[in-house]
Amino acid sequence: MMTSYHKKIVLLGEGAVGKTSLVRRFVDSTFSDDYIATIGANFKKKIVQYPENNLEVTLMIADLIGQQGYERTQKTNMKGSNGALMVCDLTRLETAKSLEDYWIPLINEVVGESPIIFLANKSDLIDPKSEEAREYRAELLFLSEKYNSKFYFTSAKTGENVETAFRDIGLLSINYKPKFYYDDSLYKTPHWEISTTTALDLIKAQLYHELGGEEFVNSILQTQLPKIGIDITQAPTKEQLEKLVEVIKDIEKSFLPEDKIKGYYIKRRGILAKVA
Ligand code: G3D
Ligand code: MG
Repeated sequence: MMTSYHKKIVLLGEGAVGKTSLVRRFVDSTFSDDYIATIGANFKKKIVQYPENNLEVTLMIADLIGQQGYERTQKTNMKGSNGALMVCDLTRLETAKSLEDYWIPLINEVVGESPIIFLANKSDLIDPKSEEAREYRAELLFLSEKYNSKFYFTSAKTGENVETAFRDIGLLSINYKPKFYYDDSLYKTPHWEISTTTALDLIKAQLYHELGGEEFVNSILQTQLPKIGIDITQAPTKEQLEKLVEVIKDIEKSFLPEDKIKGYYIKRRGILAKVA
């Protein structure tokens, strides 16, 4: 009999490097050019078998938002992760640098030094013998040595190395136990004025916390945010956030007691009151 594991892995990296496309390619094995802005995180599952090791891993794959300003949502979504794919875009070297400057410190803070693999994506768009490719390879060699990991050139379009990368991180994830992370400031409304982006970030982090299920909260947001016209790649307006708070209250009526709904509503109005 095969030994079974359940492990969570996250895809991290700047916006538009190809995270969602890589997950789609791995899970559905198709490449779609219609691009849906990720609203926070997408969760997909896939069972991966390793007959040579006599084991199988159910991978829970979390595809996180890459936009700046959503650190609370990002940290909440990273919790409990057993491994990470760090994605950068071969046509933009700066996306590799941001892995080291932003994403690695963030994941280390939340789960500790989990296994990571670097993916330089969109390999179909560059000539592997070009000067750019050489420079990129040098950067990734440096990063992977520094973090005791490895890297692949991938393409969500052709499928190059996609399966291999997910299988590798799946196997590495088996032995990693994430550290426990709880940070009050993820859920507390600051005393100072905040931007509409921070307000949305805070509302989302609180929702995950209060309703206890990223998948559930994301399914709500995925349908509601587009209706209100909120697109995570742009700062929401205060009016849109007000609408969101009303909508959430209505949705909560179907599964929460009245006192809870009221308490959460007051808290969310409090967040909006801090918006400049
Ligand atoms: P993200 O989830 O990291 O934000 P997406 O990135 O997966 O949404 O991809 C961003 C854009 O890059 C999309 O283009 C997508 O089609 C494209 N893309 C992703 N991976 C590859 C790849 O390997 N090769 C090529 N050629 N393109 C890729 P659009 O134009 O739809 O925004
Ligand atoms: Mg995405």
